[in-house]
Amino acid sequence: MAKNDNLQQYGAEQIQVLEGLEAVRKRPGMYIGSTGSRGLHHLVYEIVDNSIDEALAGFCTNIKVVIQKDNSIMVEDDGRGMPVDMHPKMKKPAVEVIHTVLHAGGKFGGGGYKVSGGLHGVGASVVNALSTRMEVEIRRNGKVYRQAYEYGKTVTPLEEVGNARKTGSKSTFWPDPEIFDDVVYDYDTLARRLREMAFLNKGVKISLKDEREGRKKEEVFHYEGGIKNYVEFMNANKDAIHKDIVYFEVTDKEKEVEIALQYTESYSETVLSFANNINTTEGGFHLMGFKSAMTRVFNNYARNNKFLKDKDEALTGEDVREGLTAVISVKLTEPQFEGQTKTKLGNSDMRGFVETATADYVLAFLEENPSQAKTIMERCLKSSRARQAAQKARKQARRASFLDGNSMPGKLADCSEKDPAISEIFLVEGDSAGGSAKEGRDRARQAILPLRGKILNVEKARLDRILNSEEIKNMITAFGCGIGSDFDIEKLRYHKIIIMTDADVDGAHIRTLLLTFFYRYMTPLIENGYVYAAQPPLFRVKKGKEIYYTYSDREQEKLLAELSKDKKNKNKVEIQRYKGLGEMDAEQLWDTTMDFTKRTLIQITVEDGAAADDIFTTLMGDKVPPRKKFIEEHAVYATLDI
Ligand code: 28F
Repeated sequence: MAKNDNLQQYGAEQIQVLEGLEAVRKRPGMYIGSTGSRGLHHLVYEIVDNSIDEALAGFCTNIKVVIQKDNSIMVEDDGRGMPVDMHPKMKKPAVEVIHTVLHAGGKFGGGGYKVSGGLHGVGASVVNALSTRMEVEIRRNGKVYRQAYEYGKTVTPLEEVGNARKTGSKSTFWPDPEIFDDVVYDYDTLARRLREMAFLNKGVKISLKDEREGRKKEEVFHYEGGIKNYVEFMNANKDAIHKDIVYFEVTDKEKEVEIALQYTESYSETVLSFANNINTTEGGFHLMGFKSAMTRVFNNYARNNKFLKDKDEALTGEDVREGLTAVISVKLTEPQFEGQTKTKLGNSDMRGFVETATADYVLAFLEENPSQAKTIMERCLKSSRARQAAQKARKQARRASFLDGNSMPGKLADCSEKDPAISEIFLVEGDSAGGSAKEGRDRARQAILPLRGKILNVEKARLDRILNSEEIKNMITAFGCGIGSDFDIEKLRYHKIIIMTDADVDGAHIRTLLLTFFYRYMTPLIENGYVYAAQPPLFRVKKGKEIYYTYSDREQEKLLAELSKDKKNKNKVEIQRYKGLGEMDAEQLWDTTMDFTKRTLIQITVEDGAAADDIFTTLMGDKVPPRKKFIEEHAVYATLDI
């Protein structure tokens, strides 16, 4: 080929590489979802996914993740080592192509398939582009090779730096503080996802080590039982109602399904579904197949074994799934991810595949374990009867509110604004604070619903009892969007639901009870970010005419230090520590906690469904030891952001 063509060709590839990296740095959210904490942690999952692929291909058993002192991340596996041979087209070593060409890497061609995690295996090149520096070290062909990149661009050629007996790949990267709001890694966030990866890939050993000052911590996640151990882990704080965890896996040449399930005393269902290790939070065909098989098999079994007598009584999907903990994990070569957050599996053939496998194995389990089957059937019947009782209670509640004309609860001081997008409702602890809030509020946009003392702990109560609680009924009516299967987010009357409780233990308990209720029966409220916690001041500081409010001990210390240096104002400093909202008059409450222009609201988000589920069960469920352990471990930084 004529020289200039080579020049031409070389230029084109080089441009492709630069354009790729520029695209990633310009719109990182397109590639890793966000540049917040989730995006930062996503970088780690992308690199670990490549090691997981090597494990699924059968060549790697140990994956090591280290948060290093300077908040860089090191990931190392004992796989075959990334290839270093020259890439025919790109005229570069394969490892350099993997790290500098967008969407390269992964397993194109050849056997095995990429069970891409995170945002579907955009791979090491994106991590590289979003890092100020990245270094790879490969052990392969009895040698050790190294290469380094900065902002995604190669800065050293691939060098052979020594001999190696073992094989494997090691990547270290420094996330770019220009891209990410905050580059400090959270150990628990990484631990949760790495533990989940170990559950989803049985036998793989994943270790996580924190080497930062004062945070020395290390854990190893290794589960020979895979998702069966995941169900055990999720049920650790619940009471199982039958001995065995139902477990099965079915594989054919280009897809596989693995399911584990067990029923507990809890009233909620926790069914997690994954496709190629990705948490399909929006569900999809695999989950549909599982659900329809369970409902069908349970109704057939209940009828054939006389648990269901009259022919028109049938178990609904909800009845069958009450108290169910289940993990569905499918792996397939060409996954189609759909939905708003690309976490819905769109491969329609997975519905039949999962449905058949589930029906066969669950029916076999029921027939081979009649006493466990009986316990489960009785559980479903009880839930069916309670559902019917709840339906009746709901109808009465609807009729009652309808009959008494003004369908809003008497205790609600509603706002005049009708557009939910700019309307907000304060759930206020105690009548006295409720009174001040009603007086001080912005009547156009702010509604007030005082809550008297504790609300019912929904974690321990069934739906029919929940619907008889006055406080709960008032909230359901005020919000206007129903609960559970009736829930319709379109009918929500306020797009800000603000929990305003005292800044003490009781206030925290009421807030947790409310969050448990919202998470269990109005999940979309939290998923859509409509739930907030108000932040009342802890202190009021007066120095002469000057009045200040502070919202944390640290802020208070800082203010007092500044005031002590202020020589102009000779007055004495008067400090008032607020014990509760009731100590503030209407004007102060407005000024410090409700005024749109001054207040601080904490938005409640559920980063991780399974973790939130576990936290609510631990905190609100029956078992005391786990709650005690959780509080001891987390008391220091109990946060709202679950
Ligand atoms: C610390 C992160 O990235 N480990 C990896 C391998 C192994 C192979 C491989 C990776 C490009 C297109 C094949 C080796 N020998 N850890 C990692 N380990 N990538 S990434 O190949 C990628 C090539 O397909 C590998 C034989 N086959 C594959």
